Amino acid sequence: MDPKMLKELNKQIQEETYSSYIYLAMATDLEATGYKGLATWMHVQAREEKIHADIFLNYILERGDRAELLAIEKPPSSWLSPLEIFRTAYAHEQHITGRINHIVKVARDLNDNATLNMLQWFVEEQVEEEANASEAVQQLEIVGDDGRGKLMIDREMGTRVFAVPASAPYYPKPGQATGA
Ligand code: OFO
Repeated sequence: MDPKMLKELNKQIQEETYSSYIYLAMATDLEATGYKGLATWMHVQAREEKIHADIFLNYILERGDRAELLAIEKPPSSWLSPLEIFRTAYAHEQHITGRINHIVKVARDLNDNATLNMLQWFVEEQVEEEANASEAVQQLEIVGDDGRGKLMIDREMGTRVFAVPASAPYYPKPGQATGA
């Protein structure tokens, strides 16, 4: 593929891996502060992000190109509150949406229809990703300092279970699909 496109896709592996890493850091902080349910939710999110990174990697390989893995930055290790965590997650998802839109533009400019096709899944996925994070922010804002409300949200969000996305493009390659 065009080197410009390859560079963007390599960068996206890094972005998605960082997403997985920062959500793992959030899960760790939530666990340490007693929010076991929210931690579970974040662990599931971190696993989904790893899949996003794998999709970009698999796609590069499928096109016969060589992927380059870039350095991953250290994420923060603690936040002020669960609300702060989910606000950060929401802002992060908005950033990722911007990245996807940018890659779509590059693919359009290069008339790279195969990449455009693959990116469509991410365009749709980002709508859901932003909605999930934004809903959590709203719920945490509503309960504010109410301990019981926070416990209820923690229990409810802790029911999230990991599932390999059924319709993900170029996924899985042998060794990548892992069950709940
Ligand atoms: Fe959260 O969607 Fe990928 O990064």
